[in-house]
Amino acid sequence: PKAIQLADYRAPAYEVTDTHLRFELHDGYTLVHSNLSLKQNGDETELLLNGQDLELISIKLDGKLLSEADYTTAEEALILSGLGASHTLEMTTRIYPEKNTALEGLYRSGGMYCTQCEAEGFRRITYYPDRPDVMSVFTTEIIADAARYPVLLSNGNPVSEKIEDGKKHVVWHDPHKKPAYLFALVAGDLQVRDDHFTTCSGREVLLRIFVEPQNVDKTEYALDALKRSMRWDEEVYGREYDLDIFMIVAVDDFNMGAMENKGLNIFNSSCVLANPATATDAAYQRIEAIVAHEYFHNWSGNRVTCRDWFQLSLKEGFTVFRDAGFSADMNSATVKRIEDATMLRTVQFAEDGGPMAHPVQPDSYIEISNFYTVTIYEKGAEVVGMLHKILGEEGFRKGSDLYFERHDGQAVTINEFVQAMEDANDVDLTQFRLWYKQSGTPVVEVLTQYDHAAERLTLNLRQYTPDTPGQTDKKPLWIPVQLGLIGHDGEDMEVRPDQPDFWTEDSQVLHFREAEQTFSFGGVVEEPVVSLFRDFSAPVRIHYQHSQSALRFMLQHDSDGFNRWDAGQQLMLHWIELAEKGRFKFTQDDIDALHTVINDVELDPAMVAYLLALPSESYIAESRPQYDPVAIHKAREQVMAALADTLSDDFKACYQRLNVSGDYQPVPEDMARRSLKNLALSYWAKADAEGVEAARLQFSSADNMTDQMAALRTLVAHGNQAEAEQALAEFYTQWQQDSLVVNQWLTVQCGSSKLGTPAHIRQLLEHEAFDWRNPNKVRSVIGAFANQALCHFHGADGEGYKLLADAVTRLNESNPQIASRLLTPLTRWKRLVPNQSQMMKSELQRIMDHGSLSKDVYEVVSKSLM
Ligand code: B3K
Ligand code: ZN
Repeated sequence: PKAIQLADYRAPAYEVTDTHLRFELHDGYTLVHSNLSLKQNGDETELLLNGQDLELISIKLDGKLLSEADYTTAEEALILSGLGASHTLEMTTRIYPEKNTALEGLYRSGGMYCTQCEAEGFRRITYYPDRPDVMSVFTTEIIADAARYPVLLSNGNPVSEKIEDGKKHVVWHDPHKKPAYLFALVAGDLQVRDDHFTTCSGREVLLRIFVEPQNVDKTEYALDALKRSMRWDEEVYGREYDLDIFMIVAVDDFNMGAMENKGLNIFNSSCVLANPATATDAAYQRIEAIVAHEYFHNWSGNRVTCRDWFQLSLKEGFTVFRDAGFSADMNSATVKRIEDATMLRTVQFAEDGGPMAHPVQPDSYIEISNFYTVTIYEKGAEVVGMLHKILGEEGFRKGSDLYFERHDGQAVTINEFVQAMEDANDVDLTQFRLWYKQSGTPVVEVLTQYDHAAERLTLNLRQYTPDTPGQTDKKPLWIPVQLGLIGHDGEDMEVRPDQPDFWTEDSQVLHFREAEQTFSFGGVVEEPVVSLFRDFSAPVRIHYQHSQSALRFMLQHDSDGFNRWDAGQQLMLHWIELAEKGRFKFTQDDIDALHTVINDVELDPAMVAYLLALPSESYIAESRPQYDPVAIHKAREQVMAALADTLSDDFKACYQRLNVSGDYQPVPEDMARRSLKNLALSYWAKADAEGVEAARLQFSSADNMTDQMAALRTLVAHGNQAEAEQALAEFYTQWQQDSLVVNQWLTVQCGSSKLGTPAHIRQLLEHEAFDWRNPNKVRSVIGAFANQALCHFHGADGEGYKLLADAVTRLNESNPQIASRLLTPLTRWKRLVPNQSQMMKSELQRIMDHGSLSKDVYEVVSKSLM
């Protein structure tokens, strides 16, 4: 397979002004008729149509039937040459949705038809210039058996509907021109739940969620989240919705979370369906975030789209930034920041340190599906967030207004986004653009010096970005350092650098722009505790050695919630390191600090829960150049046991105080209470059989999934084997009819350091609840195992690696996207201790030797072995 290069970009030779599609859905196959109005762009006369796994039945140019001599076929393409200024092209293709296991293009999920076209799925439906800079007005007719497919949907507005000879015919028209990747079609026997939204200009929008009949009672929350998103986008970004109808469809077989097709979002059912009995608080929050994310794409993605796929972060980074702002406003902003930073440091930093490291704007790829990554999404969002820090709330809004106004209806580049920010604020962002071009995680080394006599603090900052595949000698970046100086009373002191040009007072941001820079601060009357990168103001690794006492002090006093939490994490990382060396013991000061936290009833309970939670094993691993997962697991367990024992009375009291009855509500205050309550339960059960008994009681009496699942998790982690097995069996009996709940049941076991052994995973792969065709099942079993049950995945005998490689090889045939995504843990082999490392590498080699690899898997494996 050949790599595609950003440098090779050329504008399309032809526009498609209008696209008419007619789908005839038959049992076993589907016929797709297309009618394209072509208009030449420049003087190029050759038109390339992409097509994959299509049977071409007929092709007509300006009404004249073409024969094979009239066009050339290349790999996955059909080329017409010698064309003129404008043409009409008509084609008929036959496709087989029933056989489509890749879940790209038109496929079947359960009893329904649905589509997934981003990035390059439309070419599996018909021949088309399948690239995002070709934007067209779509009209879509769907014809299907009226009894079995009463609901026929596509983008835009419904135009007409009739039934003839038992067949239903429906026509949809989307007045907004769009690239083919935003096309969608759904056919099925679905139930709908309706609602309404009145936009800021007073237009009525019909909101509809389509689901399989058994799920109608799980749609309320998504609708609520949708209405809140619509309002928020009007208020915070001035963006109004632009059609009279907005639809969401839930499907069970879906490669990722959801898809923002114009006016017809298609969702993985796990990211949209919820009721209190079956969905956890975490699921509610994910639904809120994803509904918002897809909705926000209507402007950042659909109205203004990407010129090519190298610009993917233009829509994804920006939209993640937007949905994070929404979630922060709906819930606790600090907690949201902690979650996002944790994700970035755990997963994105690992990607940056591995063979697939790439910039937010990559310059080459083999398979674009491999680039829907945490770097494009989450680091991309951080880069937008830094622009926000640098320009301030108002300046950022001016920039986004200009961006939307200037580029509405266009397919543009990341550079044009930055340009709008620049023009609206009259600032030069040349250096800032490097964030999009340079891969790798920058390291910032910090030295501080305090001169008591002169009342002066000096801050010396050095930055460098390590080499990554294909990139060396990186330049210094523009790094916003949000800074606080904390006095001994715990209050923030005034920060006044002697270099005012590098300081933004409003946001308390220091602009660090050289390889090395020294800042000084006068009038600092006592030696402060320096609180750096507050609010995680830049996605960098910080090398700064706070003393243990400074960390304890920050844990109790930092006015910045993020750094307060981070100080606690650093303390815990230190304890875990000591435990590994056999030298861990709590000091009285540690215990006092923890006491203050757990007994702080003023603080948001969700925040207390985060302050008391140990860093995950993968987070710990990521903080080291090389790691031994089994040693990490043991050390972490030891610290957890010590923490649980030391505070067991507090955890018990905390649990009892928060374990109040009352109707379940998916609202922030209640979720916060439940998160601390369930954390306390888990520590209590770790320390004490009485806690396990409380978990047992909560498990059987819970009236909501958050509490039931937390209790199950605790029984699995801290109960004895019989208790764990009994609870799991009861749970399965209770929920076996609900596939989404069964997925949670699978995850609890497969991700568990107690139960998630390769032997147990292999058993579950044979279980009636498992299905290789369903990506959610695959993620719940194999994904949970390889990403969470680290001590078993990295077990000494290499069985875990073998299991993963077997799964990848199997899925390579049926669903390359899922196969390639599943591979990620193996790509980290260079970071593991030698024994593990070698075994991982040989499994990668075994996949490679298997031959006939999809582009997806080939790209990841070959880059990993380089
Ligand atoms: N844009 C889609 C992702 C499509 C992934 C294709 N492999 C979902 C989202 O980011 O909103
Ligand atoms: Zn997105």
